[in-house]
Amino acid sequence: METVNRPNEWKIEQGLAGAELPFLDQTGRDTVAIPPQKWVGFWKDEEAIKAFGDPKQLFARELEGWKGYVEWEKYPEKKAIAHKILTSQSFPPHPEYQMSPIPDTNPVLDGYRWKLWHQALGGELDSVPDDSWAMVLKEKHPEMLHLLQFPYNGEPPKRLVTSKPVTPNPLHFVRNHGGIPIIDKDKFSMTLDGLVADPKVYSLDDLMDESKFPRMEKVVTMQCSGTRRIEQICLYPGQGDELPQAPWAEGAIGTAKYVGVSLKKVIKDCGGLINGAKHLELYGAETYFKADQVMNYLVSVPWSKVKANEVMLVWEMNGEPLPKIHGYPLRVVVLGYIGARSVKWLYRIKAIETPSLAPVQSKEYLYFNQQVGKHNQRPTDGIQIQEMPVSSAIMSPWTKQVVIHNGSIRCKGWAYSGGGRWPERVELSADGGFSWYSVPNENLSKKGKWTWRTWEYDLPCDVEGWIEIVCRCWDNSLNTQPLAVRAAWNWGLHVTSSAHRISVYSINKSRDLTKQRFEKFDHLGIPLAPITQPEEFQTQSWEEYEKFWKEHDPRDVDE
Ligand SMILES: Nc1nc2c(c(=O)[nH]1)N[C@H]1C(S)=C(S)[C@@H](COP(=O)(O)O)O[C@H]1N2
Ligand SMILES: [Mo]
Repeated sequence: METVNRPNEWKIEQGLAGAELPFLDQTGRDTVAIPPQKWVGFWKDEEAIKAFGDPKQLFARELEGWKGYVEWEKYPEKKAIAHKILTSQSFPPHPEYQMSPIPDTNPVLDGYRWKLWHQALGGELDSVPDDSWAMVLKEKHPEMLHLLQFPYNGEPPKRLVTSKPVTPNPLHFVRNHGGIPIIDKDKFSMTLDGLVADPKVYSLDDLMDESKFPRMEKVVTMQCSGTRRIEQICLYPGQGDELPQAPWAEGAIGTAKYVGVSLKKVIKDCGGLINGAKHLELYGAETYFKADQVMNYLVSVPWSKVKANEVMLVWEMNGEPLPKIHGYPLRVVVLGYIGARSVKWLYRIKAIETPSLAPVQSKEYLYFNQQVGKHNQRPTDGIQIQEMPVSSAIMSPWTKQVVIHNGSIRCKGWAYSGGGRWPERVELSADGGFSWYSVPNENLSKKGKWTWRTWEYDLPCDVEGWIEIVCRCWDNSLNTQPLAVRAAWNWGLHVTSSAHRISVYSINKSRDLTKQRFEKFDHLGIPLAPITQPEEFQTQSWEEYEKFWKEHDPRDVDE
């Protein structure tokens, strides 16, 4: 008899191909299965699109020397035309990778939707995806793990994330929402306007003029709120604008020495805030697409943060001009806030009364509670994420790895806390979080108010077999991390701050039996890996076996 099921039916039943599971509608008397939707196909209203005019003129470069910059915020009519063009055609859906296998390619994801959106508008945006990728190849380390080709998102491999306490520029993670504007420094200017007494336009030389603005130099750790998201995905998938772009592991964090000026001083130079201004809206020059709308990258920071001299305008990263991919010629660095507020390719700052209504500020980077999801969430249900809580990660060994050791397992990683707090203690457990060893202070990199600490530790481990290594950090306010991913799981999959857990197979060679078995494997020329291969020899001779039972009570008792 031939089976009539789908070939992967067993996998589907086991939830190993979750995206193919039908929904079960149990609202009526009978349960109804709703199959997953298939994409209906591509359509395009060529006539309607053509009627809008020539894209080269409609979506032209805003300023000479600013390749890839189209201004949207000043021109609502232009935004409206772009919206109509985008709704005059259909685009293929996001690839499903949360409930089906993640592609084994590098770049992991291609970003075809974003590429098609740029092509659909054309004009200045046409070459943006290609320019972006060319810049990645030029500026980033050849070993970067590219999560998304366009908009470019990439993190260094675990081995290189914490190889130095200050991250070399080519290895610093990158998180982009759009293309990389290529801006000529001599043509560059930044406008400060809105609710300030005396709006001004600054060149880079103006900002670098030390007689006007004192230099500010800070070593700062930047962390994306999506860092370690893959752990939340592996537990339960979620959704959010960030998500189709970046299934981040532990590498979306990096540390650099930044040079620039305090935004507070520049606002003072504009005569200060007026008329109840309380927030600063920051404008990034690239084009961001969201729900068939186009916009520049806008977020805001509160004046209280600026007033504390914790918002920098930066042109230098680790002794070099800011790399193009990191915001050249000028970016914001907000100390102790999530990366999203540190706007790259900054061209305008506007003083406003309320936090920005732009989607990145008002509708994204929200921390929902667990009961809020696709069908019931509202932006006001989420906490806007600013400071990251205390967190940590094990960068070596890796989960599912087999470690051969002499009684202790060498572990490496990072620890960080947002908001100007810093790691005071890092603890490791080899038994799933029951008992904890604290990493000696000398094994942690130097403390800094705004920086992570990298660490290394030989974690005592006597047992063999699968163990769970857990890492947690205590910051200087004695905050620590929730112990399970579930405790902090949220629909937007942000802020994975739970203790980092990895499964490791421990082989303790300081034990005699293990040492002898090793010698036997070696003698017989049997490869060690993978651990799942059954050994091809008797682990005990019959003589030994019989001798044991002669000397011990039998398995079963008579009475
Ligand atoms: N203009 C602009 N600024 C931006 C972004 C962006 O997409 N566009 N991404 C933000 C996010 S979400 C993060 S985490 C940081 C990452 O900075 P990096 O790419 O220099 O590491 O930049 C922030 N600034
Ligand atoms: Mo981010």
